[in-house]
Amino acid sequence: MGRIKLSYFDFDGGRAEPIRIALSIGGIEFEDRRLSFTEFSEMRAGTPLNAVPTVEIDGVVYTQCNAMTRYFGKLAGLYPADPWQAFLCDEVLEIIEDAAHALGPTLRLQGDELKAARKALADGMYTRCLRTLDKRLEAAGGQYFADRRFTVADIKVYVWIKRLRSGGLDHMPSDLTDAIAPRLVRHMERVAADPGVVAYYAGRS
Ligand SMILES: N[C@@H](CCC(=O)N[C@@H](CS)C(=O)NCC(=O)O)C(=O)O
Repeated sequence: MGRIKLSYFDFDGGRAEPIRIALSIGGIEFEDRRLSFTEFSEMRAGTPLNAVPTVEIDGVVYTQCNAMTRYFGKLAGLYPADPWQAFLCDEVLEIIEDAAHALGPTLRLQGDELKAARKALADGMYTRCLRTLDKRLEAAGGQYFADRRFTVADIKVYVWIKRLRSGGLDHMPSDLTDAIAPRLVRHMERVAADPGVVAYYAGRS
């Protein structure tokens, strides 16, 4: 494969973070282009769907974070070959995408509107997502979401739970996961200790 350039906002989270981690674990060389909000607004209209992440491969710019997560996950050996296990992995990836999609409109709100929207999310959809993920993890044996091994599903959940618990999302209770799905907190801690994940963050500092 030729040159890979991944473009996304300059923080260790969000839609590009699982892709960055998978690329790093796979030992796949890539340019990690981290955008300021000003840089994004300058390049936004030039992206295929006015959104990031984008990945440029051999001069062509592609979109859709889960397509990237799956593709680079396959190259890195972090995606199941078995169709059923792949389905279990995919369901998890798409649950988190639904959660990210629902958060989007709240990022533009302020004050009481923001508070009400975040409370509705926490009490409604996010609670449902956490309960479903918790059930899936239990059914899969409690350690990993698919294939009884570390896959991109584990990375995707890890990145989301880390953000939910960070306190960085105003009016989103940072203890929501701990209260509803403590199994996911233990899972997050296990993923954080994975040697590939540790090496990725060590390389970032
Ligand atoms: N379906 C797309 C969604 C991409 C998306 O909405 N990205 C957000 C950032 S996480 C974005 O670029 N928003 C910019 C905007 O709405 O102006 C994907 O999976 O990559």
